[in-house]
Amino acid sequence: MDSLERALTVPHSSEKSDSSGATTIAAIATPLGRGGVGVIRLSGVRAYEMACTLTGKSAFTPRMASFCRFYQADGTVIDEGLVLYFKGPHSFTGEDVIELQGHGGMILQNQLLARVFELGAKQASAGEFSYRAFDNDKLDLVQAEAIADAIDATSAAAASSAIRSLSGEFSQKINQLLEQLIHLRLHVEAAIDFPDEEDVDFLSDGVIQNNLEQTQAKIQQVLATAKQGQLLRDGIHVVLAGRPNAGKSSLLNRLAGQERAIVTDVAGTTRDTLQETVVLNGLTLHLTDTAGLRETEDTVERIGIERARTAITQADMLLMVYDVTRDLEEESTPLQLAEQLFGALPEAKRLLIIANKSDLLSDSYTEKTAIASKKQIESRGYEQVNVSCETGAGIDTLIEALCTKVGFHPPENSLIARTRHIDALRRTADYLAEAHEQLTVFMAGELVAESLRQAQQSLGEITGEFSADDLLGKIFGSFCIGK
Ligand SMILES: Nc1nc2c(ncn2[C@@H]2O[C@H](COP(=O)(O)OP(=O)(O)OP(=O)(O)O)[C@@H](O)[C@H]2O)c(=O)[nH]1
Ligand SMILES: [Mg+2]
Repeated sequence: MDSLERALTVPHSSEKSDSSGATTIAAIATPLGRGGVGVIRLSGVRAYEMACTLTGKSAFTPRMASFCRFYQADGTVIDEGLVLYFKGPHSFTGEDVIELQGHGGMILQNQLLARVFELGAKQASAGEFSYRAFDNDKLDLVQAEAIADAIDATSAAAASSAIRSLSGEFSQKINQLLEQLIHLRLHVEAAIDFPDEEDVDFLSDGVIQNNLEQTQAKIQQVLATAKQGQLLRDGIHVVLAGRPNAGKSSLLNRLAGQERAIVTDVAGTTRDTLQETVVLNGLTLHLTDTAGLRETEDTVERIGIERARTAITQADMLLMVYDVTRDLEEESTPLQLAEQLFGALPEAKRLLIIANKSDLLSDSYTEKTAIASKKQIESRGYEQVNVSCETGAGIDTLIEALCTKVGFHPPENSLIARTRHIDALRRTADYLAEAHEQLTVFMAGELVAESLRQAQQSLGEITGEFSADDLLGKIFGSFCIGK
């Protein structure tokens, strides 16, 4: 990096604090409960010394397992097991790390942890090990988040893309873009500093514009990957809504593959909202079954309907379920029904219409109504799927339609991403668009430079190159203890 390049690198918001052992932290890293093995992890300058005192040994070899007894201060044995020593900086946190592998019972683990505290270790807070790793440049922010995402993954695809992000694939894409941006800024700064050198106007010779457009295209590519990654990580909130008896609870049970909700032929069976998370075609769906929408004097049902309305406003996707044999008597088309039920017609990208109980119609009738209402719906950009929750017909088509509607492709080589990343990428894209306008319309070099600087800053937030401390607190605070 030459000096100009260095000068163009966005500075850190604050100098990273020195975590090199002011405190030695400890936590139980395995889930509490009965288990063959339970692991307590220590990190910090005193971790090694504590392990020596705890076991009565005078030395440990890095990366070698040593069988030991763990002793109380009075010499009684708490447990026996393995000690693993990772000498800093060649450890997860970059500090000296000790892992105590004892037996996995609650009492034993808590006794061992209490003994480690007695020796001077402090309880690690949520995410503190990962924070220290980040602070010591062992991980960037995307990788640290990927650890939490891998642990919390609700599908195999989400877990494997989190592991890919952890290995640095996503960070690499961001870093390549950052490098491209720095080069672009170099060109622009040079064009401002040396205008009309040898009668060449750098700003208008097309090179900068070309590079800028290439960077913009790359950002769009990364944004598309990140959107898939975010869908993988977070899934979508799907609300099943409609008139009583339409088959909403039956549909929830079909999608969940089990009798989760009560189904009866009594209209108004579902009172409270009911949630169930399922993974279908790799996409995590957080399903909410709701009370059928109707006017009612029943107090309990009315509260249920209010809850249904709240869920409806919060849904990423609404599945309006209607009974093809009955629900189009008052309102003649599904879209009119939707308008009636929801007060206004939801946007097409948020609504999928489910025509249920198709098994009750004769074939010719089903075909006729299906074709007629499908045409009418599609002409307005909406979509209807015909299903039977009774027989399971059309359910696969419904799942495919849902995935298509939210733009989810069955994942291949996808990388996990968060809303935070998408937000930063979008802001970066906006600043680049501004830079493009300043360049091509106004030829305003200084303003191009400023927009590029802001673009770089937004992009740098993703890997933590530039992040406010409160953001870091939020990210690491959501981790589990011991990570
Ligand atoms: N023949 C047929 N019956 C169905 C189908 N889907 C649901 N039913 C029946 O319709 C009735 C109502 O189903 P539910 O799933 O309880 O309907 P709901 O929309 O949850 O009703 P509420 O909870 O009252 O709002 C039950 O008797 C179901 O067995 C279907 O595809 N075909
Ligand atoms: Mg129900």
